[in-house]
Amino acid sequence: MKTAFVTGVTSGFGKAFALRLAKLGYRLIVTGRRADRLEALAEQIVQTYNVEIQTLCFDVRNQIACQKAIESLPDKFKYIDLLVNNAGLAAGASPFQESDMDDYERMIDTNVKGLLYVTKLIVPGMIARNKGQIVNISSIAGIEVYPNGSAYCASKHAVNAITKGLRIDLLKHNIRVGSISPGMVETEFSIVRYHGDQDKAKAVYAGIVPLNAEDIADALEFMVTRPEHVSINDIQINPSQQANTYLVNRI
Ligand code: NDP
Ligand code: 8X3
Repeated sequence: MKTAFVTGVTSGFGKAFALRLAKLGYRLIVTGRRADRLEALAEQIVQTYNVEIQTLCFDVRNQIACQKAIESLPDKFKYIDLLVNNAGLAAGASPFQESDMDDYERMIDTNVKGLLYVTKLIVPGMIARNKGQIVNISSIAGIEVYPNGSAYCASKHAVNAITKGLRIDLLKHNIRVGSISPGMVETEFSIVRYHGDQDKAKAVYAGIVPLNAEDIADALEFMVTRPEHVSINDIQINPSQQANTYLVNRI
């Protein structure tokens, strides 16, 4: 049985990833900051799929908390075959000159530094076993830069650089490294981005059929079910009504 470690499962893609990987038979380690949601998801997964699951409640921005959480894993959860770095967010959407530095710090600390902290702790075990797979959740924002998105786009460009760097450095250790780069997906993402403003969040998806978390779980399933000799480097996936980060056909 393979073991997967998925960050940010209390909502959105992460929750869909955890459910999908459980369906595929993975033993799971699932993380997030909202303990009540973590425990509810773990219970749902055990009841539905009868796989072993371990919850870890911590903030990926806190390096010591990452270390303590991962070191606390019971032995049978220590051999991680698949790491999905999903926890992340956008905070704010305004021109650089009007943006809030706290928002910038939240995005860089979560999307970039948090991903580095978690990966740094899990990669040594993969190297020791000479096998593993890492999937980083990037974004179309890692490929294009759009108005009012400089720091979020920077954070996802950084995720892409880290993904490529890991692929190079871990090549000789038989570890596959790839990413998923979605466009617009309706989750709690825009509610978080607009600091809880539901109307602004809804307006993001007005007149389009956005992707949903299941669509992104389909992409993850494709990546993790390829044979060992196949490495999917990136899947870029958009709603049919989205051409790029700023051209959307709203009907
Ligand atoms: P959600 O807001 O629905 O989920 C985000 C998840 O990340 C939550 O489980 C949250 O858990 C977790 N998280 C956020 N900050 C932290 C933190 N500091 N420590 C630990 N966990 C954290 O958004 P999505 O599912 O849409 O986003 C998932 C990933 O997908 C992100 O990296 C995002 O940038 C990316 N993405 C999203 C797109 C979209 O349009 N929705 C498109 C492209 C990429 P908790 O709050 O409990 O800690
Ligand atoms: C989230 C999607 O379009 O805001 O990464 O970059 S977008």
